[in-house]
Amino acid sequence: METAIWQEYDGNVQVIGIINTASNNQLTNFVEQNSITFPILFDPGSPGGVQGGDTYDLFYLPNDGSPYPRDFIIDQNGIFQYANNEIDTEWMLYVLDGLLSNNIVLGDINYDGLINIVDVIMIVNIIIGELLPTEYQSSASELNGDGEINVVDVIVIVNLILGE
Ligand SMILES: [Ca+2]
Ligand SMILES: [Ca+2]
Repeated sequence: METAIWQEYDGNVQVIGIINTASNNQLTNFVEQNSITFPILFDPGSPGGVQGGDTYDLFYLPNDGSPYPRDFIIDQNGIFQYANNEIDTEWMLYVLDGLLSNNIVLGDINYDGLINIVDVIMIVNIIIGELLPTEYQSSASELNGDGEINVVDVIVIVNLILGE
């Protein structure tokens, strides 16, 4: 996080750490051991242990473990583009590069670097109104350039997957 993102993107990406321990020693040790220079904020609602806090509660997903540690990427419009409770720097860099270059990969609706069945399901969900697409998802779903997202785009994406 420090070297691969904060230092590498040098002001183009804001990195913020959120921590829910009230122990200054623990925080100082962590910052020193990892040579962290990006800001670290304290989760204000935390009772001081390693559980709870306003942010913690907001991003707690039942049956998905603790929200700490978890990495999020929020785009220029304030929309979450990435959430992961495992560190995957390669994937984070891919998402960040895409956001910074406004790079639209036609057919890669969930922007994971692959065009596959997951993208087909997403585009079908957009068509039937189950998924309200983000700006990126709309652009990536409009494969044949006729201004509409419909079954024709599903056929195009399936053909892409089949390599036809
Ligand atoms: Ca995809
Ligand atoms: Ca279309």
